[in-house]
Amino acid sequence: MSGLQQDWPEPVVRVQSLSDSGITAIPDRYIRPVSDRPSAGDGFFAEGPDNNIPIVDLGMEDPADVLDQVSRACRDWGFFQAVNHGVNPELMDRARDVWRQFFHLPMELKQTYSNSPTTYEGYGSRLGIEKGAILDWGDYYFLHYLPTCIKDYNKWPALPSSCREVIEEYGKQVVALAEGLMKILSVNLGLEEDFLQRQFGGDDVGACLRVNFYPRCPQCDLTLGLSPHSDPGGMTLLLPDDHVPGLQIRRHDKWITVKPARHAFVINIGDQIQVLSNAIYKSVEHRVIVNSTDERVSLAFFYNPKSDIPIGPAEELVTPESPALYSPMTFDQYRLFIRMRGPRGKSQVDSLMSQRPSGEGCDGSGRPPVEHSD
Ligand SMILES: O=C(O)CCC(=O)C(=O)O
Repeated sequence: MSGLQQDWPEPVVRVQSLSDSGITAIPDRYIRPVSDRPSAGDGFFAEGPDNNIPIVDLGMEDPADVLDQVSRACRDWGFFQAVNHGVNPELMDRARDVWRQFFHLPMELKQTYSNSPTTYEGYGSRLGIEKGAILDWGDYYFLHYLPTCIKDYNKWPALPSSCREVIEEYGKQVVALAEGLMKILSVNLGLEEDFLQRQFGGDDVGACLRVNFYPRCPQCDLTLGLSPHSDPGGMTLLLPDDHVPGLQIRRHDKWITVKPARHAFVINIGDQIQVLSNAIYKSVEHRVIVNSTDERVSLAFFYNPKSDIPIGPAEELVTPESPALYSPMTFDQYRLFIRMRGPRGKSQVDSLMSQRPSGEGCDGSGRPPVEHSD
């Protein structure tokens, strides 16, 4: 199901074409209000343990250590970097290279994959269909990997010639990593290891890839590559650019720039796991800044529940002391919000709380609503 209109509200402008045209001032459409701009030096590579997301070695000898570190990261940060994760590092490099090559193909070729708001599959340059909205400084490519019934190779780029084969293998290995993490998250909730996977629909889970391309920007202090948002899905496994930083996460109302470790995945909890875990795990707001000297490529792999099952707080985690915080909703329904309105911080998951019968933005228990950062 889609529920979305067939076409974009305005002619699509490729950010890469703007950047390549050599403009020295960005169009007004990309200029953000002063309060939303990436202020100079805002958390940029500040030192100290609270200034980078935790790094977790998934290959640690004692599995209890892995459980413990993942648990703390998901409860406190909603984000961590995983090393020794089992995905082949050469494949990670190849995946990023192949997509970089794709974005450097001639524009006419890329345009043959232009997407529409109906499914978002293909080459795109905006999220949301609101006429006149402020736009982000980035292009992207979006494709479905799972379930196999909606995976369509014809909607994946045919060039570079190795692209489909690389995505196929990359997806396979990243899905295996996601499945392993789902077990860890389930056990850490005190539940059976297949618990979250079953809640996600067992073998019918969804997985999709958004490859982000952020061109150089002549006025990078006025705009963002991607507006603040939490991820609507289950869990995101991000392969960041190997040279250029840009991802920032909101923590205690400051933006912290992630310093990627070599061949690490940046893993973050999405809204569906925040909801299922009744806010034990946090889906944290993040955004992307751009720069004037380097383009940036990132691969965000989203691991999602089956799209038509209602997702609400797991009964096993709801008690008189911790009543259900959210109303159930299917993922199909849930993702319409970002697809129509674009990235809007944490407003959507928070709105599930306001739909609770108490109508007070939480459950009436006196427990405050969950805030964006932690
Ligand atoms: O480019 C990045 O580092 C983050 C991308 C992201 O947040 C997303 O695709 O949802």
